[in-house]
Amino acid sequence: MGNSVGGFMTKRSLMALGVLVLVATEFLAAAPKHPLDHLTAAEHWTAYEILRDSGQAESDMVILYVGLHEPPKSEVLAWRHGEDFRREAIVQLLQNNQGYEAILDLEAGTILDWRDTPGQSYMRHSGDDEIVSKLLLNDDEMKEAFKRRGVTDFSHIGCYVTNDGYFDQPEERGNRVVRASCSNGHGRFSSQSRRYEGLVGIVNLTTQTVLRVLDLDVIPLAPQHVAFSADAIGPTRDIKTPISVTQSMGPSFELDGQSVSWQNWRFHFRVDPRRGLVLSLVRWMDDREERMVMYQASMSELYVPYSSPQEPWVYQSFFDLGSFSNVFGGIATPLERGTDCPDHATFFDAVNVAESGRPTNLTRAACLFERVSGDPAWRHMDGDGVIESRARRDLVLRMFITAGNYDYLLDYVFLQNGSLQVRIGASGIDQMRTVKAANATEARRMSPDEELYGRFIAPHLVGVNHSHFFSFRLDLDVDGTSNALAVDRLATTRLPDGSPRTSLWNFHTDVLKNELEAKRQTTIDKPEFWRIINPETPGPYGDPVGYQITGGNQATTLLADDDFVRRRAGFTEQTLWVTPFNPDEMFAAGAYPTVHAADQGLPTWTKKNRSIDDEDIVAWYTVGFHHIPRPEDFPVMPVSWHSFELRPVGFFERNPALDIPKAP
Ligand SMILES: [Cu+2]
Repeated sequence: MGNSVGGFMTKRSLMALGVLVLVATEFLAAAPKHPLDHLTAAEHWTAYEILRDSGQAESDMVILYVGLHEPPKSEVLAWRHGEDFRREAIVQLLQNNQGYEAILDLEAGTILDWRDTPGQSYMRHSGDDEIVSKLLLNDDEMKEAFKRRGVTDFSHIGCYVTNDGYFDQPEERGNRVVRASCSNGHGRFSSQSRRYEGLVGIVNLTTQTVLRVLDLDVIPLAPQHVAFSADAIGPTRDIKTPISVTQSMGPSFELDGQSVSWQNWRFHFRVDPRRGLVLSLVRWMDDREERMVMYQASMSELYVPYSSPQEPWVYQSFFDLGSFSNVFGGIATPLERGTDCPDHATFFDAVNVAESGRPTNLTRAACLFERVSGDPAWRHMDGDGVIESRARRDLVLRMFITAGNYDYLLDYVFLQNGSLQVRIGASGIDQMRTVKAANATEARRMSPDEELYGRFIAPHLVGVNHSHFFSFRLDLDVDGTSNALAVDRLATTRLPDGSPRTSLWNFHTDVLKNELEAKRQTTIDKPEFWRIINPETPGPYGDPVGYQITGGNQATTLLADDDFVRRRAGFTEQTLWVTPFNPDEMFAAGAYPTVHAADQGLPTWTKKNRSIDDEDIVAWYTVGFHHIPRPEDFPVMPVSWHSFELRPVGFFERNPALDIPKAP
């Protein structure tokens, strides 16, 4: 469906170039230094001018996303410091009630590609909630329903889309049909627990009409506040002595724009409004050479399906990156110095785009700091009582995602031993369903046969069951782009009669040939280890060099395979997928997960069953966890960590942290 309009752009692009020159001088200091640097504010303005002057833009254009359109991988790998590089932007926009995608050449001032394929599945935006509020608060049936709840003053009532689910109902086909709830924010900072349960508006955003109002039950608002400001909490506990960590001589890492050098590690990073922290060109430098470990890593989707049968909960499932990152104003939220990151951290701003196309500064979107955990990196006490041990120092690259009620820390932790940890810390507020019963005892008495699908976490508030799935796209390039997936299967072996043992365990390695074989899960009773290897590069002892993807939280979907909530995020069916590198395959649930039908992304791509043996391959790893809320989550959840690690296996000839000094 794509059609290039570059050909008839000549005159307009010249105008755009003029604007580029003017704006660029103003923002000269922020010129990109590396082909993977994020778009500067000047480049955002250039993107806007190209669109405005192209003849494609309508007066109602809403910009949903602007990010770097990365140069081809071969160009980035061949690029050397000081050389020129291309600058392109990828834009998602909405106009005439239709989503579009454009690729812009920021230097030529032209549109390279213009696609209308997103149709109605464009990313959500702030206008959705405005339309829903306006339609519902002016709807006679809704007004009647509010009257039954004693509400006549709508000043602090807001309605919002509670899902963008798609279940292939006739009314949903070709339309953007959403379920909406309303909350009362009067007297509170947070309206999280103030949803009017049992009252649902079903709205067609495409035609901007209320399809129907479901007034199922009048359930009073819960009395409990969701409040955890310093005022609300009151006096803090008394801690006798302070702790402080300082680096009086500054950090030991070196920065060159968005490129980082720390001990043996080299990498580049940027903050993308949708993908968050994008880590690129992760290399290990030893005294002889610089070795590539990973071309790129970033989160590709964050999916949170809820699990409760009532309206509108039964529809609730959120694609926080692909559907909501524009609503959140970009996926990164500002980091607080001293609490979100240590005082001594280095903070980085990023550039985002407002719906008007105007660039905005995202303050403290990422931080980088060295950490002393108090843990050793390695140790041993020999028989003679001599102890050798070394203290560990980590390098942490961090951002915070605030996805509506939830907050997620995302850490890339570089270890001195050649491992890279990817960690997600979940905090924020549980989604709560208000019920008539005050607690579980009362609920069992009032309706003995009714399942709660959650747990009481405060009076009249049931924290609703749900799962979290984080898909990471890991373009590992272990000592080069040609890699393969080796699966080490652990299994029992029987020993012949006469052996003192009847059994042992061993591992058997298969190098997998294609995408279907590479859909993997590991279980406690059938454990397997996954290594991305370079089949052409022997390690120190004959086995190919490799990095293992290990130690993760590996929940997969618990839903039936004909459930749309599962099918719309098919990546949640497996822990690991491996695909050949394709720059058009960036998002595990597809580029446009909002109200899309089903089966997009990994399940569809891998049906082609392409070769992954000795190819440039991408590993997709899903970190998952199922969450039954608990009272201790209220009113704000203690940070709960989930993670995985990329760990060298036969990449080095010995412990690569052997040479670290005693003091961290
Ligand atoms: Cu949760």
